[in-house]
Amino acid sequence: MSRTALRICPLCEATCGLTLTIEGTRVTGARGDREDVFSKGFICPKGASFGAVDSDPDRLRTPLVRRDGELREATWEEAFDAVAAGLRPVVEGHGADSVGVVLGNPNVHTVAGALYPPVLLAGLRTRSLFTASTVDQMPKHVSSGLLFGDANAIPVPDLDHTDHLLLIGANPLESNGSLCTAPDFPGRLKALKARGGRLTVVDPRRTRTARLADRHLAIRPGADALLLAAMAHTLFAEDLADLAHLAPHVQGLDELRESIRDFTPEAVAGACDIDAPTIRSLARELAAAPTAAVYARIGSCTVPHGTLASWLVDVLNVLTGNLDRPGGALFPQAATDRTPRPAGPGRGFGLGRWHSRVRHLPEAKGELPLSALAEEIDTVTDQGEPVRALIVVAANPVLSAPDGDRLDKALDSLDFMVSVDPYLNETSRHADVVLPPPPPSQSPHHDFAFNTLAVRNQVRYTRPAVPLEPGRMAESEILARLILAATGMHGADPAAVDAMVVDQALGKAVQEKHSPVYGRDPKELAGQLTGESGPERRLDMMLRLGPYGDGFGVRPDGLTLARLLAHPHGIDLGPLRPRLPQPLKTRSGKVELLPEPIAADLPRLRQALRERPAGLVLVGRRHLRSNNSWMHNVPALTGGSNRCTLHIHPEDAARLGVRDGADVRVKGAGGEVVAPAEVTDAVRPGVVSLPHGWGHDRPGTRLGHAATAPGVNVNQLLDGSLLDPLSGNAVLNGIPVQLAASL
Ligand SMILES: Nc1nc2c(c(=O)[nH]1)N[C@H]1C(S)=C(S)[C@@H](COP(=O)(O)OP(=O)(O)OC[C@H]3O[C@@H](n4cnc5c(=O)[nH]c(N)nc54)[C@H](O)[C@@H]3O)O[C@H]1N2
Ligand SMILES: Nc1nc2c(c(=O)[nH]1)N[C@H]1C(S)=C(S)[C@@H](COP(=O)(O)OP(=O)(O)OC[C@H]3O[C@@H](n4cnc5c(=O)[nH]c(N)nc54)[C@H](O)[C@@H]3O)O[C@H]1N2
Ligand code: SF4
Ligand SMILES: [Mo]
Repeated sequence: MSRTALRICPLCEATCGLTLTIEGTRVTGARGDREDVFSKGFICPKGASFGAVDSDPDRLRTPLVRRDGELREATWEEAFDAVAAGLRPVVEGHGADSVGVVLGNPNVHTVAGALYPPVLLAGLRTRSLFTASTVDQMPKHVSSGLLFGDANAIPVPDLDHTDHLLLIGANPLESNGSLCTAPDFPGRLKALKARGGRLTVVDPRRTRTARLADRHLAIRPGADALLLAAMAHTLFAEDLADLAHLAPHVQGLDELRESIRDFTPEAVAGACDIDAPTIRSLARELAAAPTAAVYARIGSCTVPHGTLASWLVDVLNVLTGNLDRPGGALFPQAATDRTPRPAGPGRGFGLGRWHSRVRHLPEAKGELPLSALAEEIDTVTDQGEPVRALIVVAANPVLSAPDGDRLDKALDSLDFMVSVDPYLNETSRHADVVLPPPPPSQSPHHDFAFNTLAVRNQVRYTRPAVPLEPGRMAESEILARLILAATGMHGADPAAVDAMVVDQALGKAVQEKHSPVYGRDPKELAGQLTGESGPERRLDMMLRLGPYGDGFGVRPDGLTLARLLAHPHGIDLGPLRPRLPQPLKTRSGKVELLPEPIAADLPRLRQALRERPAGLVLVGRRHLRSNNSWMHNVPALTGGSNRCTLHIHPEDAARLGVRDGADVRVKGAGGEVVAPAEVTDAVRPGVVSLPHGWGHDRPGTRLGHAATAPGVNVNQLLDGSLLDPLSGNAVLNGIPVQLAASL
């Protein structure tokens, strides 16, 4: 007998609602949930393979503990005993900073990943925090922090209402969107065109997204900040800058105009490889459109001027009056957002409050660059302690960060390492303890992070579709027990972790004048919480305190967990709406158009006006049926065009004597790899492309299928030295490489 269950897809940022078919305890099918308030039935090949991803036989079923050098199956009790015994001596002997924490991408796709890592970090008090953000979107956080005073206040393009979208360094037809949660992104772009809107794509590759566009500009990699600066320059020069409704909320306009005076279209044209008249027309079209949004992603972030490019995206949205207006770029308001405080000056955004030990790299948003992880472990200095123990949750930095070979060795030298990961892969194989979370079908789902980045306000929650298998432990309990083991409370009841968070949050809320529960008794409020588990009670609390919440009875129609459970396809909370000045937390209480750290970085961009790469540069690419490093083990999602090949333009191939299908040796600062060439004019001349997340040929892993077509690790071409200085983000695109036909 089969049954169905609803489950939000955790496999990318689009958050589609799925209807799973379940036979016994096994997911045998997945289709789009047509009644889902947000995704309305959309599904992609990854979501359709939910069952195969979920039941991959290589997923670990029990904890592993290293004994006599080998990882062996163990009980949960033995595993947490080993974690406490491994971590506590390091903390006590060498201080909190000697324990590093690495958080990977799937943490933003799980309930546990949203709720527990902040508690772990607060308990451990380590400054050695490294996450996937610094190989991804940290430049956007930094620019938002500086412009708006809040690193998490990221404007999202109003895809469904805009008349004009300038899309830069993103390929949503493969990625399904990022920092812009939009189920059926492709359909939304087609709808934009169908209603007469215009789509321009800036990408060195002619991607599937570019092919959909009215105009595609194959920019030289790394030059987007220059292009955007020249567009802003044009708006000023032609008197097209019009802040409209934003004027009272913005400061620094004159300083901004002055700061970009040198970036004329003629001055940047050579570096961008886009002619000056085209740049002017891009600016004019943006200004002339009834509504427009500039949206940029990975290709604009993982470059030497990532923060400047991210800043200029929002500068253009401000200068054209498109920030915070329907059809432009707006700040979503999620159901679990904190109670909005009254508008007014805030504390601002600090940057570089501390530095990494070896290279003195500044922290951003409390994080050190993932590119610095290996050296923070393997290099002894006279300043402070190296990282001696590592807690890794849902991360595979051996493949996702620069120079995996060095990191491999560094991880081997640790006193202790624990990985919370379903796979024994390139990173977790170094762990002393591996704690495997259950597969997605056995886990609840709510998008704490992506609802704050969604093109429509909405809220959905799905309970586990299948009960926990015997011997499994929910990821929330794994992380709660890990927190206890790491902070000297090993063996205590994991429910105490949630109870403590609830006590603290309610204790704080009752003291906030703007809170709906101001002045009430936290114990009485805690007693009202519902839910079957600690995480559910915490979700109930966040919903009830949030902007749409019932305020614990103050607004009886408001949201609660119970109400959400009564709407299994979700609750629509309406289109994005203007919110300024409320989200601003800068010291001035305004949008600060030319923050000091940005102004100080502009001379570096001015130098880039004259730079031209001497040889080939490499960019990445994504494939619809893949996701970073961990989905190559699912046969249904591999093969065909989803391969680790080197895309090279026919002119470059002819010049270098590279034949289609032949192996090519690619050399970069950090090492070399050999990959088969795929000659294609989808990349522009001077640019080659390799996807990331491959290189599944290391010993000691348990990825049977991935190992049959391992591919190569593109990040081995990097040595970790190339960073965007303001954010510490790794430069992963536009990196210089040399090619040689392989013998
Ligand atoms: N060259 C190059 N490098 C890149 C990129 C690029 O474009 N080019 N992209 C970068 C980007 S955007 C990102 S986000 C990073 C990603 O970097 P990482 O987060 O380090 O890499 P992932 O491949 O997402 O690995 C996630 C890990 O989580 C595990 N996992 C999967 N599901 C779960 C779960 O439910 N719970 C737990 N606990 N673990 C789980 C997987 O087995 C895997 O080990 O890579 C970056 N690296
Ligand atoms: N199928 C699939 N979906 C995914 C993922 C995945 O691995 N596979 N990963 C998920 C994650 S973690 C993220 S962060 C998102 C990322 O989502 P996107 O940002 O949409 O990611 P990409 O598809 O890599 O698109 C980046 C584009 O930037 C281009 N590019 C490279 N360098 C430059 C440059 O200097 N300038 C410009 N203008 N363009 C440049 C590349 O050619 C590429 O087409 O995708 C998510 N979704
Ligand atoms: S687009 Fe993303 S969320 Fe939607 S089904 Fe595909 S992988 Fe899942
Ligand atoms: Mo990412």
